[in-house]
Amino acid sequence: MKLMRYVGLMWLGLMTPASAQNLLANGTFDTDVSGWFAFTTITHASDEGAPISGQGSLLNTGVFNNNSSFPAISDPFVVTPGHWYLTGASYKVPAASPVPWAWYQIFWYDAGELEVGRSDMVSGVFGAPKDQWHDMAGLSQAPANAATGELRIYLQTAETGNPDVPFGLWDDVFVLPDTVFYSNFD
Ligand SMILES: [Ca+2]
Repeated sequence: MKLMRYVGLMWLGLMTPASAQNLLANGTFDTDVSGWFAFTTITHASDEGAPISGQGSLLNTGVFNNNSSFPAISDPFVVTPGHWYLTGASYKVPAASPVPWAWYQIFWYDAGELEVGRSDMVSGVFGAPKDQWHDMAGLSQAPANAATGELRIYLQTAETGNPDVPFGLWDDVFVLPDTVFYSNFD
């Protein structure tokens, strides 16, 4: 999976027009977590680098466990109705965190900033090993009336009553306009 994605990104970099850039203002968190918002606490972790972009990650720390999820939300990005978007993210849950899984989803909005749909959820594996990075990738089509999107990257909390603080790390998050890539990706 990692290799496939890495090769894919290398190939994308070589073969696609310069316009095929990450629509997210900040997906590598090299120096900060600008470009993202959360109702929980998001901070920059300087020493938890993912394999692709290296040091610098987004740390999202929840408040308590209630068997639900908490997102970090990207700044809005402009989309073209009907076009496909290639998405991806890596996450890591430290052993001290009870977070059992992670997933993400695009929320689509029309020109009036009303929600007009959500992409399919792209999910990690429930109970995936802690203390290591895991990758997710997906492909989503913007609805016919979509003008912008935002990516929401979620961590699932533990069951209600679990006393351990839920937290996890994100890195290498991207949304790319799919130009020549679609039929070759998966
Ligand atoms: Ca990074």
